[in-house]
Amino acid sequence: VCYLLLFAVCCLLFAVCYLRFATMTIDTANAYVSLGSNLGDRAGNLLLAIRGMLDAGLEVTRLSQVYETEPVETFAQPRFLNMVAELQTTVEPEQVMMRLLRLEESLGRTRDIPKGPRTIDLDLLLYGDQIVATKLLTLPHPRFHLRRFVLVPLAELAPRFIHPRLDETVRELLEQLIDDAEVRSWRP
Ligand code: PH2
Ligand code: MG
Ligand code: MG
Repeated sequence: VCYLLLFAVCCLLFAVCYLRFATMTIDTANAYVSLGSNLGDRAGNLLLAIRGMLDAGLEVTRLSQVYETEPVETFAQPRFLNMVAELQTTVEPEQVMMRLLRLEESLGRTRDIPKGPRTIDLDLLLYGDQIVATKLLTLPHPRFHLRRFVLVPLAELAPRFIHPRLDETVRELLEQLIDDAEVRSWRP
């Protein structure tokens, strides 16, 4: 009876540990993608990008409003529509990036003129608290904390999200922001 009890207790312990581990490994990360378009049917391009992310198996969970924004860090060109999408995904960051690049291409994105007008730009801003620096991907996105057109929509979805490198919340970054380029709510 004693051995049986001991065996049962061991089984129970094993089961508890296994379940903990299993749920840990299927844990999803919250990731944030910035969407931007200033060429062609801007709103249509945003919509196709959201559909495309879903079709590519990236689970879009929430969307910010759409904003019309003044171009920054580039030459004179048409105004952008910008927004941010939240993903809840188990897909690894580099794989997410690959799917976003493929999607940009399928929506007619070309890279002939650096920082030129584009049908769609999909930038992976954050992936949980991961810090990554590879040829393909830098996480967090190296300049998003300096851009009003990113921080305003991001703060709608995740004001308390902590920037893993700067150790400040999105709301704090927005409060300290120097960029005063125009970002205003857009309606169709
Ligand atoms: N993207 C850039 C450079 N400048 N300005 C605005 N307003 N919106 C953008 O999406 C944007 C930009 C490079 O990707
Ligand atoms: Mg960009
Ligand atoms: Mg880009």
